[in-house]
Amino acid sequence: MNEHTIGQAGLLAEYLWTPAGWQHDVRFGGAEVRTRFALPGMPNLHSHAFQRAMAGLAERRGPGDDSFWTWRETMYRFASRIGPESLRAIAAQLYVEMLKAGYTRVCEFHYLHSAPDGTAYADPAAMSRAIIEAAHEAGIGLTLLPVLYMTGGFDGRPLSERQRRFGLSVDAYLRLLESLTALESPMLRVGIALHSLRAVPEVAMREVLASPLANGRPVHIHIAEQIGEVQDCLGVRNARPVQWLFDHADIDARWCLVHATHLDDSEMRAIARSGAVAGLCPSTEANLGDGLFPLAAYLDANGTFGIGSDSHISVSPVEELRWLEYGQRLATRRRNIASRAPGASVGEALWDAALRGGRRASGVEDARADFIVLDDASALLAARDERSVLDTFLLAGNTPLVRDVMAGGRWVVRNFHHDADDEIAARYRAAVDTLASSR
Ligand code: NGQ
Ligand code: ZN
Repeated sequence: MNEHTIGQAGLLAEYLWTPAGWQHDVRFGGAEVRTRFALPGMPNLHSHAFQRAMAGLAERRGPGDDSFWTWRETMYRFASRIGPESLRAIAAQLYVEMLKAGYTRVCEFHYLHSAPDGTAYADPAAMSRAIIEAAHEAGIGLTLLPVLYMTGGFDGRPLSERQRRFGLSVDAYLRLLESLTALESPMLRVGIALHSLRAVPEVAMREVLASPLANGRPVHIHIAEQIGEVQDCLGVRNARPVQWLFDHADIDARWCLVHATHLDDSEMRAIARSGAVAGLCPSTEANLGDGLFPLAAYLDANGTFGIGSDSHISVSPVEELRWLEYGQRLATRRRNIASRAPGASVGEALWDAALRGGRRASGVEDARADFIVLDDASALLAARDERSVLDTFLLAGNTPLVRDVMAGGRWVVRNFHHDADDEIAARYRAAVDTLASSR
């Protein structure tokens, strides 16, 4: 029997999957939870929590051709109604949903900093605190990424009226960052985010990256999600976005390039070589019509990726990884893409890769107190052994198999339930009712 001491929570697992392979008869603490199959919890490397409350509300055809850009207008209108209290209620509900789906940490890419008219709240960190409180209440690990958002396009145009609340000067940004780093704990890590090349001028990017406050922290940026963005970047900066970024910043394993959908071969190789994480959000990328990431070539180049639920049109690592694999199968008319070696399991390859990338992007590489336990009683797992359980978990059926979840050494989901389920759901309903009536 392998003995581990992790927090105070207990687990007795016949099989624990780890990136190094299966361990047998593993026991932590007092064996409060017993199971056949357990695996490490998944980090969710990209989230805009407030968008959870508009999932399903942007699926009706508009007057012209709908696109990412028309969705964005709907999203901005929605964002303009969110305040600290509604943000906290929405994020708490979302984070409980994440835990139940198997995510044990979330990277929150947070840019709703100020009041809707752009003036700072009395406490400039009021919205950040709402997120921190929600994560604490849910019991999920949080990597908070305050976002720098300064311009409305590559040409440096000012923020539109609806974007005003996202905007901060570099000084105000660094002050916010400093105030948040003072709150760090094992459950709260703080990183840096540049919204996108279109929202951050080159000088501002340099100033933030050069600040001692940025030292050793993860750096996230949205990049090359849409063809229009690639074209604007070529037009104004005479380079493709990923190319431009590599030419103007030292991209290394601290970086998470969110989406990185539209890459030429040399950009794809540059990301793979750098150790940066490609932050893939397959369900959102499908929902927004972004495009498909070149997964097979990237894995063959030894690239690192993780997964995020981004707009939260869906909140499940199973669905993200399934879409990731199936998008590739549909586009290439081949099977078993994510596992690159003969005999290797697709499910294990996907979980392993997304776990390593997710940990790197969240700045928490050692997450030995984050586990999920699969439901032994599910018919889906009948006659499954350790050779087939991850493939079954990720690719078969449509019934959630995550029964218990340990985050930060605490059982936060037991038998599909969270202690604060009812209270958090009631506050969420009240918040979205208010938002709907204030339209
Ligand atoms: C976001 N979403 O930050 O939520 C963006 C849209 C923007 C995606 N890129 C906002 N999927 O581009 O300003
Ligand atoms: Zn995003």
